[in-house]
Amino acid sequence: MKDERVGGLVLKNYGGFYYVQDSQKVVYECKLRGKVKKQVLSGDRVLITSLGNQCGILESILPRRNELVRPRVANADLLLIVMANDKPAPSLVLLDGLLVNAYFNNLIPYIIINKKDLPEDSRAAMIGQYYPRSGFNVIRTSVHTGCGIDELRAVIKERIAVMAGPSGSGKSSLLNSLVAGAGIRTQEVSNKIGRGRHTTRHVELYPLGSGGWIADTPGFSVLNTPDMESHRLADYYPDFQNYTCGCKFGDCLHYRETDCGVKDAVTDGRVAQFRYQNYIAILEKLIQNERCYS
Ligand SMILES: Nc1nc2c(ncn2[C@@H]2O[C@H](COP(=O)(O)OP(=O)(O)O)[C@@H](O)[C@H]2O)c(=O)[nH]1
Ligand SMILES: [Mg+2]
Ligand SMILES: [Zn+2]
Repeated sequence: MKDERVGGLVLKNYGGFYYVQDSQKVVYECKLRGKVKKQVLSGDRVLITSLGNQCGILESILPRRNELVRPRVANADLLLIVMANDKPAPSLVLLDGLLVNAYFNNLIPYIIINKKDLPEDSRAAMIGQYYPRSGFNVIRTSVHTGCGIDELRAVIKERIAVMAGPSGSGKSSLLNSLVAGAGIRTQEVSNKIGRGRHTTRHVELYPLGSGGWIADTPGFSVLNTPDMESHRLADYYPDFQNYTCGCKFGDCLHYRETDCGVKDAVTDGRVAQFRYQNYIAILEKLIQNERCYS
């Protein structure tokens, strides 16, 4: 039989094999060619040699567009930031931190407000009021009623999505409703079984029937500020960028400066007060770190 080169996407690494899906959605069980020294990640685009029978050899990794640490995934396109209408109430600090993380890692963020079937907490209302009109993507979903799930499917189409957000907001439930047969444990179930099992499992990308992939392991649920210079932080606030033309200083931090277009926008409500406060909290942390290490 003649060998055949195939391009594909790594879905998971399990038991010494890499599972690689080609463009026809055929999944090959692959061994790694010895000369590949780099660690292969879920999400890697690779070339394999097909040996027939859906077996292959993983020959090489194509260049990555990005590489996340949590979850350990390559080439992610979307960060789905899952907050609940209530139970638990959304954290605006976490939301804004995750948005910074998304832009920093070259991911397109989508704010998912799940549990639409529940009455909304005041913070969920604040999210609904500010972010959609400020140019952010917001989708409201309910796993219980199925509302918004098709819209979310359409967004993921042909792209790799990872999820983040507080525990209990419904990440596992959303994954189960997007991927037929995924069977991810939700909180209700896992509380009975107990915590701590499967914690060292590799990240698996689940293909959606409608196209695209979603990672089964959530990313950061607590905040870690990306390592960046303080004057870069505002670059990751697209809503601030509309107003920086009103800043007197080209290198304005929108902090203690006078004549700041961003602060003016906060004063008259074009930028939400809470969002600016969250920005300042991250900025001060970055400035403090620069003082410690300079
Ligand atoms: N009312 C309501 N409950 C939901 C919804 N989605 C998930 N839940 C419940 O919220 C709890 C936590 O969900 P889970 O998916 O484990 O959250 P995770 O920690 O983010 O993975 C479970 O009891 C789910 O049944 C929803 O849309 N509406
Ligand atoms: Mg979960
Ligand atoms: Zn400014």
